[in-house]
Amino acid sequence: MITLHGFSSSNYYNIVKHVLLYKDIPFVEDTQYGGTDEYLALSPAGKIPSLTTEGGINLSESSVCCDFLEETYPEKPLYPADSTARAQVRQIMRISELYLELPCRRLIPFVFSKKAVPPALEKEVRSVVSRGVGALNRVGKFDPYLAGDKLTMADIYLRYVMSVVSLAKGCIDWDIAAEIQGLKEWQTLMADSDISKKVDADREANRDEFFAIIRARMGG
Ligand SMILES: N[C@@H](CCC(=O)N[C@@H](CS)C(=O)NCC(=O)O)C(=O)O
Repeated sequence: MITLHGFSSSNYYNIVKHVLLYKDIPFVEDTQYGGTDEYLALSPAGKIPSLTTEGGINLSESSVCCDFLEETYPEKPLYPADSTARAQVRQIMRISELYLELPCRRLIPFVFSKKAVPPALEKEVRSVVSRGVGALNRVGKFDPYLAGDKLTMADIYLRYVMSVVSLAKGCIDWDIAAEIQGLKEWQTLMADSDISKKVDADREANRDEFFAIIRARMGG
């Protein structure tokens, strides 16, 4: 059986978990917070999540894990059959990661430390995220899903990217979601599934343990 390594407060972990649940692939969860030499055997760059296949091979990088699951378990496809449409789905995923998730991730230390975000960093984050907002407004169909009338990998990807993007609201006073046309309605649609509810409940259940680990790593 597949093992998913990581923790339920991780947005990247939840992307892969959502895909496993959507495709009804049996899996077990192995709680790992990384930061140890042992974990590097599962994930060479030490990143969460990683996945051990039924054949015992360890894989990391969420989009790689998602593509592996799609190719190995093609039932309930999450990419369109047409290669151009498939590339468009991947384009949305890449835009979401590069121009929304990664810049907003830089705010996380300030969320935990409650320190003010340095103006130069805020400027940089705003500049990159503005690019992402513009891009999503151009390519996101929200009809009702991101790439049209079918749920795709891009929907699952962006749902959990937005959990990091939403940190900007409290941190640099910017409601990024409000600037993406149709996004809030889509978020409501995406939240209204048993899978999303399970992933969200597991994230809540992990919150205290995750915060305790972060506090310990930040030196109390
Ligand atoms: N590109 C990676 C990013 C994963 C990532 O940044 N995961 C975070 C947890 S949400 C992590 O491992 N942080 C610990 C670290 O960077 O050392 C992926 O897509 O899986």
